[in-house]
Amino acid sequence: MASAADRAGEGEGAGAGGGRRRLHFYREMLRIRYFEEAAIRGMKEQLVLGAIHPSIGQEAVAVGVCANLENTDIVLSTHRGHGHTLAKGAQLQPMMRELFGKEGGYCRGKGGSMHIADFSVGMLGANGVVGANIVIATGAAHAIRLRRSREIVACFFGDGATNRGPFLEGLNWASIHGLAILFVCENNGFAATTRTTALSAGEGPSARARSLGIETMDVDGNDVVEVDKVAARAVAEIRAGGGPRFLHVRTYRLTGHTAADAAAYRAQTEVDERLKDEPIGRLRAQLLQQEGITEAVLEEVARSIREAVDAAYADARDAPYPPASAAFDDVQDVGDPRQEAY
Ligand SMILES: Cc1ncc(C[n+]2csc(CCOP(=O)(O)OP(=O)(O)O)c2C)c(N)n1
Ligand SMILES: [Mg+2]
Repeated sequence: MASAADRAGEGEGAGAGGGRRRLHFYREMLRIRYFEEAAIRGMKEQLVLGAIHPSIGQEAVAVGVCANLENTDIVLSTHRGHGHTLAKGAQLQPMMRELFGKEGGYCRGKGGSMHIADFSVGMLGANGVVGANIVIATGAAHAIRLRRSREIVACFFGDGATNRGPFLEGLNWASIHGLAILFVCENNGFAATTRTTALSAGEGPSARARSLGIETMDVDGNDVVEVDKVAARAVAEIRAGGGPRFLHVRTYRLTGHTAADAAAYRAQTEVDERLKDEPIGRLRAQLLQQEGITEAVLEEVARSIREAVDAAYADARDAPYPPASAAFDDVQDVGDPRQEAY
């Protein structure tokens, strides 16, 4: 299958922001936006029963980073993982079925939003345990080192996760061993319902990474072209054997923490202000003004993605639940765990 990098059009030059590459970014970000809007609709219609953490407003981070990854490169994600998973190349239909708890979902409908994985595109998993993916990603990068292969790992996590122990453990290990891993700290300003600045001592995520000997880069995460450019540089340095890099990406979560959170802890005026800066609108303006792409072309792109998402929604709604007899399949590895433990 074509990698995210191939689909982004390597001919344009990674990070170059050519017209074709920008149009691809537009398509990819809309695909994530419409998928998540559909997921929220599914929750309101009581078809999606688990928690949904939308990444609406943060799409440029997933798309700009994954555009620089090969299919065989590895991604580890968070509880807010739909965007990362789709940007790495996962398909709408099994994603939607998973959210609906249906047969044919990526985890046969048993995982839901926070446990989606698709090994065929290098997506090792979302993760509901904040920060836990950082040590798993570091382990994956160490495995790559031991196998002497060429893949790299990209690990997305939030600003809140930098206050957890696995952040220190993972970054320290990656730095000591010079592992091929891109840490992507997606700073949306909040950890659940609390402003992260109220929870975090010191000078922020990048200062912590630098204290562990890791080179950091800071980027406006609502500008997909900038994210692409900076990620391209970081990925090239990692592939050249430079060891881990740390991307600090500033963005904003436009929805509540979950789809059920009305976000009463912040003023609507703040959200309205940040809406002016949201990544899809920004790229749309660039495409119209700088690339000479017409409204009609953008409308057609939006229409076709909406159609694909609506089709995935209808498919998931109508698909069967897995049979009760499958309840214990895939829950635990085969064998006797007590025997294996001793
Ligand atoms: C170990 C652990 N502690 C607490 C929680 C509850 N929780 C879920 S998301 C979240 C906030 C995470 O903030 P951040 O890492 O910034 O990610 P964001 O939600 O902003 O994407 C918390 C505290 C959890 N899931 N896991
Ligand atoms: Mg956050």
